[in-house]
Amino acid sequence: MATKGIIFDLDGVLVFTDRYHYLAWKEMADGIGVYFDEIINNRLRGVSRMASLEIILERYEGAPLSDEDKAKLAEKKNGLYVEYLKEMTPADVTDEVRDTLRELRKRGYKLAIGSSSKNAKFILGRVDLTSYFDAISDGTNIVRSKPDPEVFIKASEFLGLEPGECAVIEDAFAGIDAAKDGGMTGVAIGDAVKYERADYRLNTFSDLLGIFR
Ligand code: B16
Ligand code: MG
Repeated sequence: MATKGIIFDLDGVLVFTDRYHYLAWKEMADGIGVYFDEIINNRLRGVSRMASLEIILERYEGAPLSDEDKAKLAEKKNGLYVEYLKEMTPADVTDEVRDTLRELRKRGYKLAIGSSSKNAKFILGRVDLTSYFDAISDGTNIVRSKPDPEVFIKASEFLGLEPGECAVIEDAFAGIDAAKDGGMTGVAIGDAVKYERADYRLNTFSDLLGIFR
């Protein structure tokens, strides 16, 4: 089936908020005395907020935590994270990304966001990318996070396309799994290029123009 829509993951593909996630989780983890480092942080890529917290708590040895305690910890992390996000500006998106998105639109492709983040719309606004997309599917309209295909299936629906007519651009293994299990083309960038399930691999973002002509 010919590709008519392209769905972009946000963190790790269009913007790089890894460092902010790390700093916010680190402060939360320090607060409850649980060990946390950059290697554990890498496991949180593409994973929802609550699932990320569970990964961090694998090392937790303190008093048992109720669901309410966990919700508070996740809320604390998000508050810190959002403060960092406020530092983002349009300069956090490269010209290469903007030019490529513009050219893909010109070629007639429908573009969407497919992000696990509940902060996706806020980030897009901060970096002035909202107007490049026909649809946004994010952590606010799903119940199951990647590797479940839900976020991308919703994005294809928002675009009015069949999953098979869509390609997904992802930096996380879980995101490539979500794309493939949803019946879409999986295009890897960054970390995910090491993953054998990807259909295409990008060295740099503008390589998309050689794939989607
Ligand atoms: P939030 P993506 C994901 O975004 C991040 O990669 C992941 O690290 C984060 O935990 C998740 O969003 C949820 O984010 O706490 O802002 O709702 O890569 O799917 O764009
Ligand atoms: Mg990502």
